[in-house]
Amino acid sequence: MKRVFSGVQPTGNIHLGNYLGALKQFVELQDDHECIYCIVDMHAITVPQDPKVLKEHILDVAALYLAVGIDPKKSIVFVQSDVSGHAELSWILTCNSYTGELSRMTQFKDKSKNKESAPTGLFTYPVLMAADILLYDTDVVPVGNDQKQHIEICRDLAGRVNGKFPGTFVIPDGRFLKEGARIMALDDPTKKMSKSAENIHSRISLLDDPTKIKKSIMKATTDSDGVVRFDVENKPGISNLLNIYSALSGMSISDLENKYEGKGYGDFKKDLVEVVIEALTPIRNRYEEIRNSQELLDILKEGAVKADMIAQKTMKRVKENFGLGL
Ligand code: ATP
Ligand code: LTN
Repeated sequence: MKRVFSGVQPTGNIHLGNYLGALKQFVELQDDHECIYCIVDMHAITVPQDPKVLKEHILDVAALYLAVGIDPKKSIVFVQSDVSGHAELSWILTCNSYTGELSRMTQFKDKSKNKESAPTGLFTYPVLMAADILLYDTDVVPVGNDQKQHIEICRDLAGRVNGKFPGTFVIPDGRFLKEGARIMALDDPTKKMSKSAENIHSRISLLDDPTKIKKSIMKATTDSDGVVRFDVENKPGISNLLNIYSALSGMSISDLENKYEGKGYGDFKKDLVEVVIEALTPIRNRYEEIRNSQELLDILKEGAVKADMIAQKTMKRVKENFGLGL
C-alpha cells in the first residue's frame, strides 16, 4: 500500500474550502492507502502565536480531522511537535538547501513583502515541510495547488541527498486538487475562500451554525442575469455556488443546471442552504462530542507513538548515511 502524508496548520476557522480542497481527500484516501495526518504546530510558530490559543487550535484541528471522518483505526493522527524527528531532519535538510532556492518561494516572498526583516523560520518553512514528508518515506502528498512549489523543493532536496547518499529518501509525488475545484470567497468570487479574510460571510466555517450558514449563502455575491449556469469567467459567483452544491450533494453541475432551469437564484440558494446544513451538521455534532474528550488526547498520544516508530527508523538510516552520531 502506498503511504500518504499531509498536514494542516492549527489556525482557526477551518472552512468549506479547506474541507473540499483537502480534508475530504484525506478521508477518501484512507481506504486504499496507509495514511498519516499531522497537525503541523511547528509550522504555525513561523508567525507569532499566543500559547494558550495555539494549544486550543491544535485540539480544534484534531477534533475536526476526526469529525470529518478520519478514522484513527485506519490512519495515524498526531501533532508534529510530539515527534522530535521533524526538527532533527529539518536541520539536516537545511544544511543541504540553498538560500537562493528558498528565496524563490512565492509564499516566503508574499509573507515577507514590505517588511524590513522576516523571521528565519518563515524562510526555512519549506525545509521543515520537506522533513515532515521525507521522515515517513511518503509516496503521495495530497495538498492544494498553492503548495506545488513546496512539493517541488521537497523532491529536489530528496534527490540531492540521494545523489550523495543513494537510497536515503523516497521521492514523493504531490496529489493536487483539480483546477476549478477551488472554493472561492462568497463575497468576492475572484478570491479564494480564506481563513484570514475579515468578512466572516466570505466563508462558511465547518462549525458555523445553521443561522450563520443561511445568512452567508443568502448574501453571497451573484450576478444580475438570474440564470443558474456554470460559467466561471462571466458568472464566477453562481459557478462557485454550483461547485459547492455539486461537491456536497454528489450531483453533477449539468444535473444542477437542469434542475434549476427557469428558476431564480433565490430557489437555488435556499436549497443550497439545506445541502450545506445537512453536510455540516453531522460534522459539528461529532466535533462537539469529541473536542473536549479524553478519547481525543488518547488518539493523539497513540498517533505520536506510532509516528515516532516510523520516524526513528528513518532517522537511524539518515544519520547512518550522513555519518552522524555513534
Ligand atoms: P489562508 O486562507 O489564511 O491562506 P488557508 O485557508 O489557505 O489559509 P491552509 O492551512 O493554508 O489554509 O490550507 C489547508 C489546505 O486547504 C491546503 O491544502 C489548501 O490548499 C486547502 N485550501 C485552502 N483554501 C482553499 C480553498 N479556498 N479551496 C480549496 N482548497 C483550499
Ligand atoms: N504548508 C502546508 C501545511 C504543511 C504540509 C506539510 C502539507 C506543513 N507540512 C507536509 C503536506 C505535507 C499548508 O500550508 N497547507
